[in-house]
Amino acid sequence: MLEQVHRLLALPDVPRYNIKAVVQQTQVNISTLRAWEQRYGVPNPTRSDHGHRLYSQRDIEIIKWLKQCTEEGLAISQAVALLRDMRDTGDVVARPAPPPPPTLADAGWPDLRAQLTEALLTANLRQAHLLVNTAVALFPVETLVLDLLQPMLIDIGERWAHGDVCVADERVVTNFVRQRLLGLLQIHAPFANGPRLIAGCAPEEQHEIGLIMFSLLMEQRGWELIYLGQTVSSEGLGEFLLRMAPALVCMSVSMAEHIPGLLEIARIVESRRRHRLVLCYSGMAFERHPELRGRIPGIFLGNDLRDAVVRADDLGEEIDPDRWNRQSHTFRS
Ligand code: B12
Repeated sequence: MLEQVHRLLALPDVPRYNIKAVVQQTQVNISTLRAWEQRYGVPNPTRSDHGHRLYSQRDIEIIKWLKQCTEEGLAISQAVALLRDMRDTGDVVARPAPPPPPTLADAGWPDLRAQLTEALLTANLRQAHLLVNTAVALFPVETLVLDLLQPMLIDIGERWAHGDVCVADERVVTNFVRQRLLGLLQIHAPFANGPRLIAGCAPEEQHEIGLIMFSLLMEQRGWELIYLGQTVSSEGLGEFLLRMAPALVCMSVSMAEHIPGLLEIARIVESRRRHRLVLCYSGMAFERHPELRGRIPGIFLGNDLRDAVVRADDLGEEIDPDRWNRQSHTFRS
């Protein structure tokens, strides 16, 4: 149990959710939430400009844990005391990565990836869509991306490189995944009211799937996404960035020969630095050529998507913490 409490206290503490969202996620009703807050000071939400309570992911997980404790017979006062003891020891990391999402194996569907690969390589798209539809309904987006689609694509890429699957097979799989990811971006877009993120590939760069995955995971965290896609030209980009006023520009480069194009974009972003604009980048080129990482004026997010998303999310908070609580983008620096 101590382990569990320690994990809870280490979750991100950024206020984002209103009380309605908390009730939905925790199944604890409003009067109980207020009673716990008044009597025990837990949870301890911050207030929006309009005085409404705003809860963090940590608050939500703490509420779920308190509910579980009371259901298992522990007095609420004891559960709160345990929480306080752990907090007071100070033995808590400030902002570590959130706990990993469940894997397909954890969730009782270990062979889903093999089934989806089989469906796609036999061009049974009907079956492939059914499998993904079911996965979308059952799993968080992170599991879908990080445990189903990403490893499947990497596997197909390797099989193609070894000549085990042909180019057409690889295209069926890549296009299917691309379309499904873009569809998910559209579904989640209306719920994103955080800072703006512009995502694109360096000039001439066509490999975009890693970037779409990253974009989707950022959108999940509330970022408002403007997706520019493959081979973004630097022409007119400076003016576009001023108009859009994003917090981050995230670029992807898979092939080392496209690095000069990224440098061109980096220079444009640099010239807008007083607008608190930050360039982030990643992609296979930096995995294959680690020496290139420090050469771009910007922040290398790493090639691990899960870590990259946590890092980028933190950057947004550093740039302008208030933006998380704004409903519209009136921000212009
Ligand atoms: C699909 C694919 C294509 C598709 C891309 C379709 C699309 N809409 O994206 C198409 C057909 C267009 C294509 C074209 C080409 N391709 Co190609 N392609 C691939 C393939 C099979 C899969 C790439 C992929 O999507 N992987 C899945 C994603 C999830 O992984 P990822 O790209 O590595 O990204 C990861 C991280 O880098 C990170 N990431 C990526 N971007 C970003 C951005 C941010 C901000 C963050 C945080 C993270 C992040 O996220 C991912 C996590 O694992 C790979 C094979 C392979 N082994 O990867 C070859 C591969 C990348 N292609 C290659 C080549 C050579 C080409 C072509 C030159 C082929 C040709 N002769 O025409 C052209 C070049 C096109 C161009 N100008 O860019 C080579 C590249 C070699 C190199 N590094 O120099 C590879 C490695 C194949 C090989 N073994 O030779 N390709």
